[in-house]
Order: sequence, then structure tokens, then C-alpha cells
Amino acid sequence: MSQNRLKYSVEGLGENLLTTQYDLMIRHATVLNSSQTPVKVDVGVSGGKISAISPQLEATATQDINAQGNLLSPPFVESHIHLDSALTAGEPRWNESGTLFEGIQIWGDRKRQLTVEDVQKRAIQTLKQQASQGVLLVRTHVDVSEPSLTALQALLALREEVKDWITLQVVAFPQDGIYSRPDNETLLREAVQLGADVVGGIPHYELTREDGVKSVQCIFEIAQDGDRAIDLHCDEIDDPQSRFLEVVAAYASHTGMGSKVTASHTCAMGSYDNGYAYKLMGFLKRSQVNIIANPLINITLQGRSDTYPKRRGVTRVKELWQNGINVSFGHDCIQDPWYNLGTGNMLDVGSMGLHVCQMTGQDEIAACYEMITHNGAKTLNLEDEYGIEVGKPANFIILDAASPYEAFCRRATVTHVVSRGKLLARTPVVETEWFGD
Ligand code: 17E
Ligand code: FE2
Repeated sequence: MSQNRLKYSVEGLGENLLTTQYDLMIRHATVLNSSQTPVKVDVGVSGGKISAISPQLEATATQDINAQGNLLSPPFVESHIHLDSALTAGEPRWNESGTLFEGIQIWGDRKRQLTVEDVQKRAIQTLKQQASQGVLLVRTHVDVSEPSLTALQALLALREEVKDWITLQVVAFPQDGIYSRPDNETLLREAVQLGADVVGGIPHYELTREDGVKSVQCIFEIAQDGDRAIDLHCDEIDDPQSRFLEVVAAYASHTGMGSKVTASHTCAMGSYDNGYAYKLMGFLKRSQVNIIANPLINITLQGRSDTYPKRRGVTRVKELWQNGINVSFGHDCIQDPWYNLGTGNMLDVGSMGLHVCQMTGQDEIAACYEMITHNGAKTLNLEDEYGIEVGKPANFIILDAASPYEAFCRRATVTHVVSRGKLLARTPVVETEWFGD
């Protein structure tokens, strides 16, 4: 067993204590320090943890990886996905209108055929696809407005099965609304008792504004009773009158749940007038809620009733970030009734976000990278275990790029994925052979 006595982080780069033997050593990596400045380091891993970060480590290791000056980054965080519907695009039919509502109808038919094996097969395939592209933390929604709770049970079992290589959080999500059927509230409570980590909701899809507000109240009660976090689909619509985000912010403040509360999508914010949005921004900041935008999905689902000018349907990511609110980006769907494309690549998500939200300045691009890494870990309330620091679990990736900017430019390959101190996946960089002049 290797020594594990080195206690300094990237900030303490000057010290270079010797150790005898690491399990894994990454040489010639670039990491970003706390002020986002790139520094060249070697990283030593032992006992599943990062045990040394130094400009040069004079040590041996059971396994050596030469990063060749490339970026060693904390893993990508998928803060919002629906694994229960992943890889079902076209079943039983394709979403021709491209709307959220047709997606819900198609899923309504598909979910009647769910079995535990069907859900687990698609989910594990998706998780492997995600992990091989550098995602090691995932929050998945699972529809619990389905009487047998098949998908929930499948994903709760899978959460345990995969925990040695990927961290999965499960949100109990009543896709059809809590009040669309008499037993949906009971199903949501049951899902929490069965072990869902997070309570979900969909206030904009309840029949009335009043039902929507009541659903938020109910969700907070369930979460407080079960000591769970909250992540609602909130205002995923172009309707500027859809104002459930203010209700969520109010409950987050009144209950003191603060950063344990997340509002996902919040598309209507892109349709609010500036006066209201400005007031809301202050409330959001005080409430400490997290926001998740899903740019790949909402740029395609929203704006469908517009002619021209056509709205983008994505929430005010740049302004939320400028106001110090924690924003992350999610993929939302991989080849399902709402979005028939996608591979789980978080650089695709971040890139779409930076385009749609016009975050092309250098600091803005860096912020978009944070939205697929650190900010997602914060939303999942897992930041204590996350980051490139001595003593933290050795979960990190190496990209074929020297910086986040370059990673976005070239949609860089994640060449190495290290999870719990072990190499989990390696992907070679594709090289073109040029036969012209
Ligand atoms: N369900 C929903 O209400 N909204 C979405 N974007 C997806 C599922 C993917
Ligand atoms: Fe979603």
C-alpha cells in the first residue's frame, strides 16, 4: 500500500515531498488553480484518493499515464437527465411536432411497456456511454406517475449496482402532474419511501395556476418529511405568465432549504419582461436555489408556436451567472421522445449553452465549463467530494485539450477517465491521414 501523507492542494505547489509508491501517477498534466490559471503538475493517486499534486513528483507508481500537457479536469457532471426514457426514440412513434406535449403523449404510451430489464438495459448503456465521455456524477429524473413504479425500482437498484464507478442520484418525477390522477401524490410519497434521493415536480403542467402552487407546497412537505433535496421541472414553457419559479424561491427561503432546492429548465424566464425578471433575480439570489438549463433540448422544444421572431426558449443563463446564482447545464435527454439526438457528451451541452446564451467572451466560456463541472456538483450537493485537491476522491478526466476553451473549440476527446482512483475508460484520439498537397 502506498503512503498517503502529502497534504497540500494545487495552491501549495512549491512543496514537493517524496513518497515511495503510488497506485497511479499522472505526469505532465495541466490543472487550473483556484484563480483559473493553468499550472503544470504531476498527480499521485493512492487508496482511491488524490494524494499529491506537485510540479514534479519523484516517485514510482503501479500505473503511469503521461498527460502530455493536457488538461486534467474534475469529471463532467450530468445534473439533469431522464435515464428511464433514454434510447427509446421512435418507440412507439417519432415526435413529429417536436413539442414537449407530444413528447409526454408518446412517453405515456411507451411507459406502459416498461419492464425492469428494459429500463436497466437502456440506462446502463447510457451510463457507460456517459462515463466513457467523462461524466461521473449523474442526477436522473424518473417518472413516478406510473402505478407500478417499475422505472423507479429499476433505477434505484441500478444506483447501487454502479456506485463503484459512477454516482447516481434519483429524482422522483411525477411527469403527468401530481393532480392529474388521484393516486399520483401517494405514488410520489411512496417513491421517496422506496429511496429516491430527490423530490421532483412539474407545476406548469398542473391543470391550473392554483394546482401548480399547491403542488410546490406538497413537494416541499414531502421533501422536508423525508429529508430530501428538491429538483422541479419549472416553467418549461414559453408562456410569460408561467411564474412558478417565484413560488419555488419563496418556499426555498421560507423553509430554509435554500441550496437543497433546484429549479430545472425555467424556460419562461426567457419570455418574462425585463422588469419582472430583474425583481425575480434578486429573489433567486436570496433564496440560494440552483438553476439547471438544458440548452440542447429547450432550443428545440421551445419556440414551436412562434413564427418570427422566434424565441430561443432557454432561461437567462448569462444574467443568472452574472448575479452569482448557481447555474449548471444538463443534457436532459438522449434519444428519447423529447429529443431524438445526442450521445451524452457534456461538451455538446456546454457548447450549445454558450452559443444560445451568447456567452462567447473568455470569462463566459470558462463559466460555461464550470456549468458542466463544478456548478453541477454544487447543485447535486456533492461539492465536498469533488475537485482536484489532495485528500479528495480520485475522480478526474484528461482531455485532448490544454484548456476548457480549447476543449469547446475542438469538442475534445476525453482520453482518460479515472474513477475511484482507477482507470475506468480510455479513448484514443482520432487522427486524420492527409493525402492531398
Ligand atoms: N419531461 C418533461 O416534462 N420535460 C422534458 N424536457 C423531458 C421530459 C425530457
Ligand atoms: Fe427534464
